[in-house]
Amino acid sequence: MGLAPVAYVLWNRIMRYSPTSPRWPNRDRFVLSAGHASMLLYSMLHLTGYDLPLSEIEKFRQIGSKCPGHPEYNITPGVETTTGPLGQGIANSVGMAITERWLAAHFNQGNDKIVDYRVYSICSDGDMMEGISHEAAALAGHLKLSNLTWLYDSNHISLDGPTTLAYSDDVESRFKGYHWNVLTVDDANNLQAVDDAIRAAQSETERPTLIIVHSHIGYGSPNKQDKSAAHGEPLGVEEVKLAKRFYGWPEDAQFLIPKEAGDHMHEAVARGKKAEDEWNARYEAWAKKNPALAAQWDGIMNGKLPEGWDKDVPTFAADAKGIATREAGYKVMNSIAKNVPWLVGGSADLESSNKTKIDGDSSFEAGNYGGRVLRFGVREMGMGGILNGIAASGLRAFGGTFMVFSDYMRGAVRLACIMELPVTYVWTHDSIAVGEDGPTHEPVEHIMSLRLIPHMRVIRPADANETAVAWKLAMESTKHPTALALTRQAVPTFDRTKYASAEGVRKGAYVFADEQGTPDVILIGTGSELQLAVEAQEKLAAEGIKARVVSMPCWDLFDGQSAEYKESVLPTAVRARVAVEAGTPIGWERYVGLEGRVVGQKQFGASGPAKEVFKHFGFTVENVVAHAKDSIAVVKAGKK
Ligand SMILES: Cc1ncc(C[n+]2csc(CCOP(=O)(O)OP(=O)(O)O)c2C)c(N)n1
Repeated sequence: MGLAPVAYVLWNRIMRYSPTSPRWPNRDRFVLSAGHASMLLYSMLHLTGYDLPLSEIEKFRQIGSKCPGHPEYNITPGVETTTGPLGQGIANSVGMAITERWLAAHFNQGNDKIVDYRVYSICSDGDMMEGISHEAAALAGHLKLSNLTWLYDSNHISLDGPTTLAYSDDVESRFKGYHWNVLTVDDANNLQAVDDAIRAAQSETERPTLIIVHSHIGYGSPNKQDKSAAHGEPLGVEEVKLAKRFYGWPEDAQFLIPKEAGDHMHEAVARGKKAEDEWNARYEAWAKKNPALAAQWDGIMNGKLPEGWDKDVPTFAADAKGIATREAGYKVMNSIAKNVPWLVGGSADLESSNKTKIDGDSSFEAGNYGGRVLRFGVREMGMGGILNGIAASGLRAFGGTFMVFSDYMRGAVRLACIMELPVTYVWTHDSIAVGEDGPTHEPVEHIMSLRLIPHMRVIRPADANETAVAWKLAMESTKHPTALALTRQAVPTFDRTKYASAEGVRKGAYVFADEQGTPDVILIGTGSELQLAVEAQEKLAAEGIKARVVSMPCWDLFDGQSAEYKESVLPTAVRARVAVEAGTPIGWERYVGLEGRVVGQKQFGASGPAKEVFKHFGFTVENVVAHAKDSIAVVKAGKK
């Protein structure tokens, strides 16, 4: 209620969008970062003629409604991103603004411009309090994203009461410190003042703009206005009547849209069609002149990869010393980036560690918005939210940091999964083999906990060739975020004439090395620990014990295989099993069963040379062999 006038101005006077063509590429983007105010957005979408009938609004927050409690990407036409976890939406908006700048730099040719949209977000006190807003805003200011405008609903109320309970930031100074253009509207109901401020933001060419809008939560509700009660609970039947009386509205009418109001708002359809038609004509002329660019544009907008995108992906020769999978990842990523001009990405200040540099390309920065190397600074949370905004805008995006700091990104990662965005996370230093940096930098529970998130595809390749397939899968994905768990340390590049093809990664798990006949035990390895399983197999063979080695880089993919395939890899009859992974053992029972054993990492790691740390915690061939024998004995004895 408090922000309705701001929404009115934005949707009627400012934004370019086409309700009958919600995905028109050059539309302005709107992000309701304060997702709990979803009805504000649904109302606008309905009134302006999106395919969101009143019947959906009447089913607000009910299963199957296109109007869920918080706006959800892919469910409601016109919703650009899923919001609700405060702060995430505004971080997404920075990613959208980055994308617009990149697309403009890449596709606009002199005066032939096909990209010139703007990004608007409504955010709230809660958004401002969240740490991610600091990271995202600082980067937006640094990058001089003048195509970005945030309208900050400063109503001094949050859920628990007045914001003075815990919040006294001088927001104006804060944003000026980030090099933003900061404007103030004293009264949200002053349409002209709102209009003027947004137009001032549009003419700003150097800085993003924050418009601080002073408003009253529950405006018009005589007993709840300016109270947190207006935030956290429905007004109630009587108070709704009183509010309607305040607005001069029929008190008993429900879902009433007076004809003149409906008609007025519906003008957005014709306005949008006109804008879209004009753009289409511009696009056609541009595409004729620039066919190669037009093909790229088509790929981006339709989520397709260019012909031959993977033709330069290397095959790595067998090498006992091998290379770290982060290093292999760097080579593979670059071989793909060469052929996919819209693959963009970078790291949160760990480029040399994560090996995320796109060679021969420049940094995306003010004055060089065509660069593909994204520099997030030490801002993992912000990076997560920004990557979602980029992916939702069509570019293929990746971001890197140490695996242990995936925790910092997790809120955004979860949203990427809910939105089914094909973001790629390059999380290196994926185990206690980080070594000297010690337990603060050594992931233990991370890989397993990431596997828990629905839609997340965690791939932990064992060598350079598995890494190549993992990157290909990440690129081929249209619906899953992909987490690449990569090693800091070198791992052998296996001889694929002796062992199975790395293409097995596509199935999530595959028989890597086998013995004749039914195996006595199955050794399952992931990532850097596969080599322990391989060596253990040799030792066991010398003692007459037949072990099968299974490489299992991706649980999610394996779970999606047919029952026959799964049985062919992990035959039910073979109950003696050992899983080896330098991460928490919790969860591996799923594949090894109660008679199986896990060589895992139950506790935090330690600071020391990587090899010593590994040995110290039992990641040795001898220990794998001992666990294999134990499991065989347990199965034989019929006890668990
Ligand atoms: C990350 C996160 N933490 C907590 C919440 C729960 N929550 C929803 S709204 C809200 C209060 C927000 O107040 P404000 O942003 O000022 O919104 P307003 O009261 O103006 O609607 C909270 C804590 C949330 N949605 N996201």
